[in-house]
Amino acid sequence: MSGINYSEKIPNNVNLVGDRTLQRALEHWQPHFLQWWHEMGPTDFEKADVYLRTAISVDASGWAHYGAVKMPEYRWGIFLADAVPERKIGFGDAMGQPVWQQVPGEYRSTLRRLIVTQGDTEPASVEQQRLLGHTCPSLYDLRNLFQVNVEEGRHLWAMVYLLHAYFGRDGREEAEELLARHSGDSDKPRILTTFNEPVSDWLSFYCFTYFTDRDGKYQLKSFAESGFDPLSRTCRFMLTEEAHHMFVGETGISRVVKRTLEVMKELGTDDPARIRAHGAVDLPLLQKYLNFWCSSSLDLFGSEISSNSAQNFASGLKGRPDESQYEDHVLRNASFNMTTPQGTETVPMLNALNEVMRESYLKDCEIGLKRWNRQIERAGFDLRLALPSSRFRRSIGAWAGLPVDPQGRLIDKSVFEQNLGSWVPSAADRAFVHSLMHKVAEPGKMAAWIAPPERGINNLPVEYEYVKLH
Ligand code: BYC
Repeated sequence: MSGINYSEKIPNNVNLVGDRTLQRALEHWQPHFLQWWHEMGPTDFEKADVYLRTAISVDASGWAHYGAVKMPEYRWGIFLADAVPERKIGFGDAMGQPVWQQVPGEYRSTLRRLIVTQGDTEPASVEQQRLLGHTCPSLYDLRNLFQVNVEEGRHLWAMVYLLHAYFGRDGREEAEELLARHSGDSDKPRILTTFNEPVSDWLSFYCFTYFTDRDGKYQLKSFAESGFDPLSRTCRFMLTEEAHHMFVGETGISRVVKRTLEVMKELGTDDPARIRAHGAVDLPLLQKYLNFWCSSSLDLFGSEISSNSAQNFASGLKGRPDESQYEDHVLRNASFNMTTPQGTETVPMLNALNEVMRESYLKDCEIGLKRWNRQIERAGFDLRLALPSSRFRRSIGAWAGLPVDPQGRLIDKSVFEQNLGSWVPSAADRAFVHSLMHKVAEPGKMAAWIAPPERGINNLPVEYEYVKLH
C-alpha cells in the first residue's frame, strides 16, 4: 500500500519531493488552481464546514477519511493506484510488451490531447454546478454536491500531474489552459459539448451524475487499460472516487420517483398538471430530462466510425473497458455490423470501438431504469421510463443533426421540430423545475419534490448536519 504524504504542500504518493523541478512547477500551478476554485467553484460556501471524505491511501479497503472541512482547505492531491509489477500492454499491436513509464515520442501529441480532453471535463463540471448550492433540497444533498465538486477538482489535479510530469513545457501550458477555458463561455468554451450545457437545477444534476459521470466511468476504464502506465494508475484510482458520483445520480432520481409516486397515490391521479400543482416532478417531465442528458452524454463517445479510436486502440493508448473480458485483444481481423442512416455496413472492429463502448454504456444505464420502473410498477402505475435511442438528438457521428424520434425512427424534419418540446424539456418545463428549487438547509429536512435518502453518509443519520453553514 502506498501511503499518502500529507506533510507536503501537495499531498501525493508519487514521491514529489524526489523531483524538485516537478514539485516547483506544480506548486506554481497550485495557487492558480485555488484562484480558479475561488472564482469558478461553488459560490458563497467557502466558510461552510462540509462533511467530506478525503483520500488517505490508495488501498481499496479504507482509503477515505471523513471529517468537516472548509472547501478551500480541501487537500487536493496526486494519488496513483499502486503499480502492477511487470505489467504488460494488454491490447493492440504492441500487446504483451512491457507498459511504458514514459510517453513514446510517436504518441506524444495524441496522448496529450486525450489527457487534455479528459482533464477539461473535470473543472467544467464544477463550473456547471457552481450555483446549485443555493437551491439544495437538503443538507445531505448539499454535502454530496460538494463531495462531487472537490473530487472533480482532484481529478483535474490527476490530469495536470500527468501533463506536468510527462509533457514538459507543452504540458504546463495545457495545464494553464485547463483553468482558462470555462463551461459555456462563448470565447473559450470547454472542449466537449455536454460540458457547456448548464446544470442549473437539481434534476439536471442528478441526470448529469447518472449519465455524464457514467461516461466518465467508461472513459476512465478504457484509460485504466492504457499502455502508458502512469495514465492507467491515475485512472484506476479516479474510478474509486467516481462510483459515489453515479450513486448520487441514481439515488437522486430514485428519490424523485419515490416522492412523485407518493403524490400520485395521494392525489389518485397521474395527471401531470395536478402533480405539478402539488409541487412534484411528474414522470413525463422526468422522462424529458432523461432524454436530454442521455442523448447529450451519448455524444461523448465520439463518432460511430472513428479512425481516432482505431489508432488509439491499435497503438495501446486506450483500450476497451475491462479489456480482459474479451478474447481478441488485437482486433485486426474483426468486424462490426453497423447501422447508419445509409443502411447496415460492415466496418473494421477497430474503427467501431466508440460504438462498442457506447453500447456497453447504454446497457449500464439500463440498470437504474429497471430499478425506477420497478418502483413505479410496485406503486401500481402503468407508465414506464425508458432510455432514448442512441440515434436520438445526436450532434456527433453518423446520426448527427438528423430528425430521429426517441425510439430511433427517422422522421420528417417538421414533425421532429414540432415534437422536440415534448421529448426534451421545453422552456416552460425548465421554468417549472426551477420554480421548485428552493434551499432547504435544516438538518434532516427535505424539499417537497424529493424523498429522503434511505441512509446517511458513512453510517451517520440522514438528520446529521452534513454542512454547517455559518
Ligand atoms: N463534443 O473520431 P471522433 C468525465 C471531436 S466524462 C465535441 O468522433 P474520438 C466526467 C473529437 O474530439 C469523460 N467534440 O471521436 C464526467 C475529434 O476532434 P479532433 C471524458 C467532440 O476522437 C462528469 C472529432 O470530434 N473523457 O470524465 O474517437 C463529470 C472526431 O472525433 C465530441 C474523455 O472524453 C463531443 N461530444 O473520440 C466530470 C476521454 N466527440 O480530435 C468528468 C478523452 C468527438 O479531430 N477523450 N468530438 O479535433 C477521448 O477519448 C476522445 O477524444 C472522445 C472522442 C471519446 C471524446
